[in-house]
Amino acid sequence: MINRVSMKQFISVRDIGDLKAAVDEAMEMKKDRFKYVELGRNKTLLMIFFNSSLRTRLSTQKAAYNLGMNVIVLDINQGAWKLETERGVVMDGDKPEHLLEAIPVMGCYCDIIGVRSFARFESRDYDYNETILNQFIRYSGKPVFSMEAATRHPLQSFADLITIEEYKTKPRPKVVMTWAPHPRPLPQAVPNSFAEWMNATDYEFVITHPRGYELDPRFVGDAKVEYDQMKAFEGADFIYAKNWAAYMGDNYGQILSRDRSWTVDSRQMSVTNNAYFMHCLPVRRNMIVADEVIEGPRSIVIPEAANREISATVVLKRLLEGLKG
Ligand code: AN0
Ligand code: CP
Repeated sequence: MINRVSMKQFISVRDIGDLKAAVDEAMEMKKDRFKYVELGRNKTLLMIFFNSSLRTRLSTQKAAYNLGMNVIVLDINQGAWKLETERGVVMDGDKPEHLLEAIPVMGCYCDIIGVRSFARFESRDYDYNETILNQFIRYSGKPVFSMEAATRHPLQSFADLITIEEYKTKPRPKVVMTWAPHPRPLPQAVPNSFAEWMNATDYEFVITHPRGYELDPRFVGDAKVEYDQMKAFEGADFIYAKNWAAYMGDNYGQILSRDRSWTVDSRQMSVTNNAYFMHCLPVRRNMIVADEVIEGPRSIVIPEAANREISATVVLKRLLEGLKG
């Protein structure tokens, strides 16, 4: 018997509660994703995008339809008024509206709000305080969930966990998260979040990256950090590749290495335990991963993306259940 959990928000692993119960619920959902189609009747999901998306947009919208919800999607940068986000600014520039009016207005038209707002890399404090997401939580009056915020991407991490649970062949697989090169600086949200979720399991979890790419210790937790990528890969059951820009010190948001020897190819994969290859996508081929690996029989990037619908359906279901309480 599954102990059902309702939620008031979903911004980190803490909000999901017991991971085993969440995975069990996901597996049950996968068998019949329309089981709760009555739950969301006449409820409206508002999805707010400050940044681009393919998977999150489609899978979350699909999840809402699975639950019978209505959906409104707003791209802040396409059609909405440009928003000022700082308080105290004399608004004589190009931004006609302030987030502090826009958020409560958005809250008037929906029951649940999803927000995508990436790190801006202008200030580490601004990003790591989750300034935008917290304003939605504080001023919308509605349950808020993250569709990737400045420091975390929990819908992705939940889908990653479901995927590992489906493919693992031993109770405690060795999961290795590796940095890989990328031409543009990317946020730490995906690796932070993946680390946070992996640390909440009993898996063997190893992080490998060049020196200087250390993540926030609050996310690294007790994970093993190994600077030698080949050594980290030895005996791995899952390889999780991702680029991120530097977190530490004055290098915040900077690219410190473009070393393509870190690109995951068959050389690294050969020392693993025939590992599955994972990436949240979008992925730049032959920067992050070689064609032969992402196209190979051990690549599970597509089932991983498919599980985004399942993680979003479970999360929205729990948020809908939370509306009642
Ligand atoms: C984003 C990131 O790295 O956070 C989204 C990943 C889901 N990726 C890019 O901007 C390419
Ligand atoms: N993985 C993921 O969140 O993809 P999108 O940026 O396309 O939503």
